Amino acid sequence: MTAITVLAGGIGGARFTRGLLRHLADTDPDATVTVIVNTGDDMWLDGLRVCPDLDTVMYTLGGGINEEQGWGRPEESRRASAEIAAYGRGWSWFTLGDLDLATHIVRSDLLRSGSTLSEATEFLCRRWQPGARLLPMSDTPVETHARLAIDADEHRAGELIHFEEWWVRYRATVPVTGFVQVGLESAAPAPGVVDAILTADLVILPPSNPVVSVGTILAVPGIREALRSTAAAVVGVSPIIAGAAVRGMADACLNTIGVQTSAEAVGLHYGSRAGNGVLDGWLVDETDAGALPALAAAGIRAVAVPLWMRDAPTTAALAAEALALGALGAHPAHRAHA
Ligand code: FO1
Repeated sequence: MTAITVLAGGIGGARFTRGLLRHLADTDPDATVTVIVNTGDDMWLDGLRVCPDLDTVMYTLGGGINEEQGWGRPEESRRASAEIAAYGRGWSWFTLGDLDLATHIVRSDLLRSGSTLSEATEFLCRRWQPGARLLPMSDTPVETHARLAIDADEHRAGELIHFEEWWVRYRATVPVTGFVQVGLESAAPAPGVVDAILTADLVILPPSNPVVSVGTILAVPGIREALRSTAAAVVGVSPIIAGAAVRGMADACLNTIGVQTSAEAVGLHYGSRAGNGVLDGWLVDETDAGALPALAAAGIRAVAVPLWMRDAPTTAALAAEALALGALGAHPAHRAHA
């Protein structure tokens, strides 16, 4: 039976995984999918634990996502958050809709009752039935913060602000000098995470933000090592097409860490498992076929395919390409260690 493990952030990773599940339903219905989800965007807000990427994956796979937004629930209202703002509390620029609040309330209730984030996630998924197992990358908090390069409103240059404030309040337009994963040094992979990577037949890095989503997951002690040692092929999907981020402001994140915004640069940033990287294969868009020689020279098996996830069929077709590339197996040099 095919076991596939996906390391995902928010919108791009969720949509790719939805396409993967649709493709597998037709071609390999006994396959199982585990999604290891970034928790670096999580925060305590209004006394509630908010987990943007876990919720985006859960809602997207469970049929409860606001499709246009890519996050949150459809037909939302903001009565509770308006009342919170009336008290002068909370983040007025970060919308917690009334329906979405119920998820944060139930999760916070479970956490306060002693559940781990993994257990709370499993509980929430009983309602949404995502069709995949969702694992937080870690059960201990690892929150991505951005270090401001200049003053911004009440913040001084040099100060760390939560990633979501940089991302949503400032739309990643305020220059930052780097990202800090607060809590990383004491974090461990959540139960089942390393095993899901080591026992997979295929590991996929979907087109999530390579810095603050996939990068954060890879930074959790033990996860990069698991990727480098698994017998499974590791295949990534470029989040950059023709020099532009497919969604979000991934280019602002890449600029911050000094990586060019190109399919080639991101593939080389992840690196080949024949070297000290994590990839065996890398899918780039047909417009980026010029990157194939450099990627091959770096030991990465790269293929140029249509990468735009326009709708269900194109997303399922992209998932099929990732499976096909994965079927070529782990990098020959790597197999020697296996
Ligand atoms: N993104 C926004 O651009 N504006 C928001 O007000 C906002 C609120 C929000 C609430 C809950 C949640 O789960 C996600 C939310 N997001 C919002 C999206 C979030 O910033 C991104 O999904 C991820 O953090 C980046 O992948």
